[in-house]
Amino acid sequence: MNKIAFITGATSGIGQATALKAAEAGFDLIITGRRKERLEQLAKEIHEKNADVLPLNFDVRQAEQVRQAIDNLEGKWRNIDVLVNNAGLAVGVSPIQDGILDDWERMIDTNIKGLLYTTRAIAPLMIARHTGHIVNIASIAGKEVYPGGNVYCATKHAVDALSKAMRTDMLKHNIKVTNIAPGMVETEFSIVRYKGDTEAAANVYKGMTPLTNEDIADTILFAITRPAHVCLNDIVIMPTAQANSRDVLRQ
Ligand code: NDP
Ligand code: 8X3
Repeated sequence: MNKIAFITGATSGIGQATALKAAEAGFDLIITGRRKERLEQLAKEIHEKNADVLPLNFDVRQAEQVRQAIDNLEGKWRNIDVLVNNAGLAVGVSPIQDGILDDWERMIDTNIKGLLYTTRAIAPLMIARHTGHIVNIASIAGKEVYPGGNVYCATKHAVDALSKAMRTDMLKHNIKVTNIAPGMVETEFSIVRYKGDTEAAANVYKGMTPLTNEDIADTILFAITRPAHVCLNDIVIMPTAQANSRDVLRQ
């Protein structure tokens, strides 16, 4: 029987690449996101890789939608082996004194509360089976801060703290928790951050080679395929051209 991985934010970027690589590695997939057509297209691609797939269309910010989607899982789909808490976003780059409240709410509600709602619904299913692995996609922004990063950095620092908290709370239930903290990855992330300004988004990666969604997917796949007694607790993965949040070599 294939293991089952549940991936939030599978309609784009890191989540999408992880779903495809996990299907190739023999996982069955529960894929989630708000954009239904993209979910359906990805489900088709996963089927073509001979993996079983269940698309679930919900917004991680809506606690009731998350709870219902997971409570309504039937049969084998309740046996989730791996949860990848990946759905997330940055919105805006304003300094704190000019911050836009709606941007702040979107980041806090998605990156912290959405991750909590999903984990709250799935962890009991893992505990009942005394096995499981939760992978939280944090960020270098969860280790450092940078100008204009303020609330996004705060949400990712929260993810970093929650990874440690989950690891200690679920120790006795044999559940692994892996925190993954990438630097710059070229996905739709910067387009979302700059609210559709594709030129501003492209400038983020100008003159340097960023990571790709596949680089992060490879890292996630490595983490979730270790032997039962091995847990990678915390992985920082950066482009070679990025030393930290502020120092980027552009040529
Ligand atoms: P993308 O914008 O390409 O993907 C983000 C995914 O999150 C999409 O599938 C989107 O799906 C989903 N998502 C966003 N909001 C919601 C919501 N309210 N409900 C459900 N799903 C949602 O960006 P990335 O792949 O780069 O981002 C994935 C994760 O990686 C994020 O947590 C991000 O913070 C983190 N990260 C990204 C880095 C980067 O440089 N790109 C670096 C470090 C960490 P949909 O819109 O269909 O709902
Ligand atoms: C995304 C990486 O450096 O834009 O989490 O914060 S960064």
